[in-house]
Amino acid sequence: MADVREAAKLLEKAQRVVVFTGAGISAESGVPTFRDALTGLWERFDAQSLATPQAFQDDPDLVWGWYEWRRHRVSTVHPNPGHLAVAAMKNAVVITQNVDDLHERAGSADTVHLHGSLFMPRCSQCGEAAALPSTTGEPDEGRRVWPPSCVRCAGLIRPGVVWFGEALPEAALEAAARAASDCDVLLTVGTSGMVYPAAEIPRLAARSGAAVIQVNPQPTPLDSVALVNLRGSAAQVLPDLAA
Ligand code: BV8
Ligand code: ZN
Repeated sequence: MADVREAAKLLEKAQRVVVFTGAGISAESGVPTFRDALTGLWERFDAQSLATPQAFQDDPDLVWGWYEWRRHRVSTVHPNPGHLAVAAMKNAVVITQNVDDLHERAGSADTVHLHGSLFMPRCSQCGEAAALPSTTGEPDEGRRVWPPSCVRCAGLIRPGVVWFGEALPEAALEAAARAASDCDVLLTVGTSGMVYPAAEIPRLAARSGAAVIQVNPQPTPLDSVALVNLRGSAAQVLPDLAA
């Protein structure tokens, strides 16, 4: 495929590479993308309404149960060839919107998490970091699980993710914006490019003169930003790019 060769050449020549990922890169590991993660009891919800501080306040056991189910699912799957190819890319900064730990488990130790992580719960009142509950088997899809209480203030423990309406961690956003403005190539993989301000990152790279390469089986609003659009899945396409 000429486009894959063109993309591989751009990556080969690049001094500074940013890899920007969304839920699609974890799909072939068996982690449902954000919208597909609403099955069972949560099926009747819209992700945008469940991943909010309001939903947690109104229904802590429904929301905590959803995140515990997702965290358990992530801990039972493995990084796929897409994650491994990203970890093998030299001079690459990995910036992800995902809350799973598959990039780290593939070898991308310094991954920047714009939307937090399933593995860093904290107190919803005093912010104190909390220990991960020991998973007692996969919570049934849709079981309500009451969140643990903070050892310090007895507040409810919440997932360490960024919900809709919440600010992204400043340090992560700054690091991402700096890397995007300085890079020669930004490779965007498996994101619909619709959630802001994260979706600004590939656009910032393009404005700063970087070549943007997109890997996604579907068209996305980033099609017009990308110099090269590779219509395929992460696990299929990425190993050819890193070769
Ligand atoms: C904020 C963590 C303000 C939780 C997530 C303009 C500017 C700023 C904000 C806004 C704005 N306009 C609107 C907003 C508000 C909102 C927003 O962007 N709304 C959207 C819906 C329009 N943004 C926010 O609320 C953000 N906060 O702005 O705060 C503020 C400022 C100061 C002080 C106070 C407040 C916070 C947004 C973060 C929300 N949290 N995740 C959790 O995971 O539970 S976002 C969540 O949804 C995911 O992280 C992901 O990034 C996003 C989308 O989910 P998916 O669609 O599943 O994933 P993705 O988009 O990556 O799509 C999957 C893609 O993969 C598809 O394209 C598919 O084709 C592809 N694919 C599938 N299989 C494969 C594949 N690709 C490759 N290979 C495959 N095999
Ligand atoms: Zn507390």
